[in-house]
Amino acid sequence: MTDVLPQSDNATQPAVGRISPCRMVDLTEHSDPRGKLTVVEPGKEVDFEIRRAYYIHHVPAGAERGAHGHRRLRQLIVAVHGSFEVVVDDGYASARFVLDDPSRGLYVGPMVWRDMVAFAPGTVGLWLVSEPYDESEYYRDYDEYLRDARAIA
Ligand code: T46
Repeated sequence: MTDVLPQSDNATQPAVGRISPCRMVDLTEHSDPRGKLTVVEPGKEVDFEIRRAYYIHHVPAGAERGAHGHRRLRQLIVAVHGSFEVVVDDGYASARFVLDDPSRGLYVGPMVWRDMVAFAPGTVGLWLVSEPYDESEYYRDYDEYLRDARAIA
């Protein structure tokens, strides 16, 4: 098991993700009397081309998702509504990020193991990712992930 670093916030973001550290990203928000509009644009809020989007919703109470890593994929995760937590692990340390603000996203790069937990009822999570869906690009076995992650760091 890896060392667990404190929960992240704006002031102290632990550098988990040895190739490309995980971090919270402030998104561009346009607010006026009609409400708020939040933008994610490649080259601005994210440094990768967005090739796919998916969202997770109707998560049953207590359900957890994730338990995998990606070899190449980069992603930005946004709690569009509600909240959940993302636990990231690079084979040496882990950190827990609370996503509860649609104007901020969590960037997660390649070779990071992640778990999504503590979904509040009614939560909708949005994933903007750099690659088409390819199951062979996933790590689903933690020991295999750990072996490879530690070989490159
Ligand atoms: C991630 C978390 C949050 C597709 O056919 N196309 C897709 O683009 C995706 C993402 C999934 N699927 C299929 C594959 C499975 O039959 O949808 C089913 C559920 O996917 P999965 O078991 O991968 O679900 P999670 O929650 O483990 O992971 C997914 C994403 O795969 C992953 O990248 O970050 O959601």
